[in-house]
Amino acid sequence: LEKELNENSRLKSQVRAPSEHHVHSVALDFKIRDHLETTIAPAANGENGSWELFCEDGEMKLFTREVELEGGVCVDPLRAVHVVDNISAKEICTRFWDTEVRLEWELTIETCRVCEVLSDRDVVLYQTHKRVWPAAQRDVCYVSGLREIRLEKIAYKEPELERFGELKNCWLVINYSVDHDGAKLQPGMVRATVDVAMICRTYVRHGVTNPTRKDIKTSIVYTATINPGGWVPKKALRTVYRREYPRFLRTFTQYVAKKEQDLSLNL
Ligand code: 16C
Repeated sequence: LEKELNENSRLKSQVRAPSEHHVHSVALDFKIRDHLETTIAPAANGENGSWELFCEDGEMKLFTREVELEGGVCVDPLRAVHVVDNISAKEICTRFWDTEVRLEWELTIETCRVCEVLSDRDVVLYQTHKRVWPAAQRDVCYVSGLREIRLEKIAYKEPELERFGELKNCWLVINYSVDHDGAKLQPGMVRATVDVAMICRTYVRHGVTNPTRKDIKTSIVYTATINPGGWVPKKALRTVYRREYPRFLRTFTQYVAKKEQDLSLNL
């Protein structure tokens, strides 16, 4: 028995903590749950009175609301919905999360650096954004997590897409601001904060068992709330957002479609 107990404790000491457990896991799980409960709820679909539809292009719709903190800092939330053919939730979210390809599609950033690898699906990133005159340049430091979400956790339906096909899977990326020792504020730079969610669901055409690209549709819900940090002229900020968010969603989805078109479907 003693030998067996010794062997057990030797084995136990070799068992490592799950790779996904780290200093931000609890907060990240909380954020994920929160976004799954609110961001994809039909009540949040942006079409009720308080949201303004400011850009519509085919299936892509972008909404915003004017929100100001005390002191006049503008933190207008952005909500975008889109449906794309031929590319999967996994393909979209993986490319959105992957820092190796960030500069290939992200047109607003100057630099992007990994501060810490927390697990095989969570990282802390630091990036600097292009300066927009007359505001000071902004940087941001955030946790970025990639997850596949079990379908039983998805409480909300998308009736139009369910007429096309069966919900196959759901992937998401959550980006939210944190402090990190490897991302100290540089002179002349102002720290912005972000809370971003990209939630994608793929549907496979009814009756198809071996889907190819033409048999899938993926819904995208993208939300972002940016606090620009210090002073920014509100009018200019709103003009930049209304230009940059549609440009991002268009450029990014076209980028993923182009990169994936000759690869086999990764559902
Ligand atoms: O979600 C997106 N990208 C992710 C990966 O990069 C990540 C990014 C979050 C954006 C953080 C932006 C923080 C800076 C805000 C500064 C605003 C100052 C503007 C002053 C105006 C007078 O989650 C896609 C992000 C889509 C782009 C959103 C709009 C951000 C505007 C950035 C300002 C630079 C514009 C440069 C124009 C060439």
